[in-house]
Amino acid sequence: ADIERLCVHESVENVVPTEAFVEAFDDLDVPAELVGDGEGYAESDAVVSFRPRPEFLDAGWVHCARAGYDEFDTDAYEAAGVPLTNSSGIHGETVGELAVNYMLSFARLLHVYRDHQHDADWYDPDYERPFTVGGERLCVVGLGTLGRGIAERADALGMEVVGVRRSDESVPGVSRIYDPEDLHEAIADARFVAIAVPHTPATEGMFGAPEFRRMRDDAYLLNVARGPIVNEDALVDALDAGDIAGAGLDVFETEPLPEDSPLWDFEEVIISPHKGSATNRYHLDIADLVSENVGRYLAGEDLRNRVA
Ligand code: NDP
Ligand code: 7N6
Repeated sequence: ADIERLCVHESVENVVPTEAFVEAFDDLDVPAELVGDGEGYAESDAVVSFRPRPEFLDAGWVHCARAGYDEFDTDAYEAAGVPLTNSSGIHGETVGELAVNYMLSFARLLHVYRDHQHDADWYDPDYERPFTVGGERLCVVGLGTLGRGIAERADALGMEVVGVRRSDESVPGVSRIYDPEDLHEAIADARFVAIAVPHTPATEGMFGAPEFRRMRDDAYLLNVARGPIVNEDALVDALDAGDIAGAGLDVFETEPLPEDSPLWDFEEVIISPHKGSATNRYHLDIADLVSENVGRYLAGEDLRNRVA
């Protein structure tokens, strides 16, 4: 099949500078152009987009600029016979580093010192409070690109890493893999629990009151995947009740996180505004993936990361 246009939908502005992103396709034989809503598509068009649009189903191939394609209707793509690909595979380092950031901060209280810095306060915490992450147990729920990126880095810090996934294939740095049915056993002894699964019917609400009760009361929850995997009201209750010690959160049920959310006010909650993947070369990482697939598409080969 041929591609006459690589259409970059303007919704990619949510994550990358559009101009630099379009320019990243300069070396391709296929012309890339920025398109907005109201554009019509033909089978000779390939589309890269952050958000779904019904008219994309008229194109020849659609690429979701995110790893999480939960907003895209995969059934509709299958029914229309239009391949859909996603951006999994490029976030191990970026999101892995964010997760390590949360853990080191909770352990060594950087977030607390920063809060006190605003008042020029030379703060002296309880002697018992700071700890090192080395030797602490981390449970990574979901061992794909994100989960492996987190596990590898935690292992390098001397942490004891276990994980949860449906298949039992071994993962470097992960000493034991639990089935999702044994989630409670997997999280019970962990000082940190990191969520790195996609948002699906099976993972929605995977973390609620029973899981927070099961976790150690000095444990921290990290969610770098999708908001709805955690029941946010139950999380607030668990933090209030001291069922867990704190949370590092990049994703939320509603984004942007509403101003009146109680989550803003906990000292032991670190909030990043869905920036797990945000770096100055994110546009290049996504463009590399898309360019590889343009080559495959033109050569009639299977597309990488095909999800429908
Ligand atoms: P992958 O597909 O590479 O990995 C997903 C992992 O989850 C696999 O190991 C899979 O293993 C496991 N999994 C799937 N379903 C279940 C389940 N029901 N129970 C337990 N494990 C399960 O995806 P990525 O790592 O690339 O991304 C994961 C998610 O993270 C994305 O879907 C997206 O929502 C989010 N994300 C967030 C970012 C951010 O900016 N904060 C950036 C990138 C991604 P198995 O099949 O063996 O179960
Ligand atoms: C969005 C970052 C993904 O799924 O959510 C991430 O790849 C993208 C701000």
